[in-house]
Amino acid sequence: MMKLYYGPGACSFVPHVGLEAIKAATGEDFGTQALRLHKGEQHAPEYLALNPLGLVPVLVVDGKPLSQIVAICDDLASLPAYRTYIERLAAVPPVAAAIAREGIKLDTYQRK
Ligand SMILES: N[C@@H](CCC(=O)N[C@@H](CS)C(=O)NCC(=O)O)C(=O)O
Repeated sequence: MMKLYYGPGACSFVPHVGLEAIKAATGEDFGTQALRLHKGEQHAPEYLALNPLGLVPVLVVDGKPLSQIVAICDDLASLPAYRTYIERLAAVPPVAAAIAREGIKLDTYQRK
C-alpha cells in the first residue's frame, strides 16, 4: 500500500487530493503519516532517511520514497486507478465533475 507523508495545511495536499480521488473511484486505499512541520518533525532522522531535504510530501511506493509534488503526481497519473477516476469524471457533466472534485478536496481536509 502506498503511504503519504504530509504536513497538514502544507503543499502536500496536492498529491493527497490525487490519492483521495483514486480511493473514491476505485476503493484503493493508502496510508498516511502527518508531520507537524511547526515542531520540526520533518528533520527527524527517520524522515530524513526518506527525504534528505526534510520536506513534505513523500510518497512511499513499493517501499521506495518518492519526493517532489510534480514527480509524485506524474506517478499517480500513470496508475490505472487514476485513469479510472478520470474516465468516471469524463462521463458526468462538467459542473457535476467540478462538484465531485470539490467534495474530494473537502473530505481530505475534514478527515485529517
Ligand atoms: N519542491 C518541493 C517543495 C516542498 C515544500 O516546500 N514543502 C514544504 C511544505 S509546503 C515543507 O516541507 N516545509 C518544511 C520546511 O521547510 O522545513 C516539492 O515539490 O515537493
